[in-house]
Amino acid sequence: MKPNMLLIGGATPRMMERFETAFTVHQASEISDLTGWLKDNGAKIEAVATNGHDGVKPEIMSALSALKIISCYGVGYDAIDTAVATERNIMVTHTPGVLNADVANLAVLLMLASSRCLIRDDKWVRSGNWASKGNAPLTRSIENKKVGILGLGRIGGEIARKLEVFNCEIVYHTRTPKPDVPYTYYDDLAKMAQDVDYMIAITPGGPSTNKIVNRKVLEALGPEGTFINVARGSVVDEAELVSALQDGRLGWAGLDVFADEPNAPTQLFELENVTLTPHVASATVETRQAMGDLTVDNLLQFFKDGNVMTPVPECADMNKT
Ligand code: NAP
Ligand code: 8YV
Repeated sequence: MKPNMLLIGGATPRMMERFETAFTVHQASEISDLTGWLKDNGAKIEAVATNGHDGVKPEIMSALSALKIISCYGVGYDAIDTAVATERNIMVTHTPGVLNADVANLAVLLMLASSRCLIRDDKWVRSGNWASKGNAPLTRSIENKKVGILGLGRIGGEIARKLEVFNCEIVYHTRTPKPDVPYTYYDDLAKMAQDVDYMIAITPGGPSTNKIVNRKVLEALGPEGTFINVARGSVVDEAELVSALQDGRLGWAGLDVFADEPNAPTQLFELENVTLTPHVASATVETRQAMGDLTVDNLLQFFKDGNVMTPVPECADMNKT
């Protein structure tokens, strides 16, 4: 008998094919009355596959009394309550590492798109402004600029390395200084924001980073500063971000993530100093395939011998061998 798995959110055809070799798969998106279904069937579900956005809502988690493992298709797992999971001896896995390059690439892309006014200049050509008004106004270079990275982990480190070819000076803020990096550490985020031209957020979400980029930090970055967010929408005070961009207290922003996805604040749609992407930093065919493979591999391995490849840090000591 195959174990029963609940799939929350989407999966690629390749993931589905592999899931179905090992599990009886129940797709939450195809169940019309999920609450009722969980009452009747929750106790037979042993595995959940989900993603960083949907996570596992508390009411779903509590209905799954036989749950053994949650496999997250994404590195960020702030939408999964790991305190409850570890308390119940439920393994939680995620997909670190395999998405570093593409997420870092999107951060650099947003930085370049903001500094070179990519969207404005694309419109300049399409609208006929080039012919009617002449050359587009000058933009700004990222060469030799000072860049502050908020969160110098796997992805933050990759962003720093990629920015070296642009001769950027890299500084960073984390809770603990990193001993092996050649970049200047700031223990005060607002101080770092004051000193840099660009600030890139790439921390986890969750309570410890909630609105860590507040009004004080945004104003320290200032009218000549650019804020790039590829972390989580919760990391910035979004209302303050919108108002600082509207009245020029902050110069520019490049945003991949938002507090209430898939909704972004509509006030941003009118602003020329903002570049927006719909949470796509890891969304290339190649990276999503690697993330999907790891998501499935963790589940298959767990049901084979109780071990997983990439547990979240809170579950690191839960492997059987
Ligand atoms: P990681 O290796 O765990 O790095 C996280 C970094 O953030 C560490 O340097 C950590 O240093 C720092 N940090 C954690 N809490 C902090 C706090 N309260 N204040 C300041 N710094 C803090 O994680 P990763 O693999 O690089 O991924 C980072 C995050 O990127 C994910 O959790 C996810 O939210 C986001 N992400 C977004 C996308 C996207 O599609 N936009 C894709 C992938 C990942 P300390 O522990 O020393 O503070
Ligand atoms: C995914 C992400 O888009 O890995 C993460 O933390 O934010 C993205 O790679 C997200 O997990 C939804 O699948």
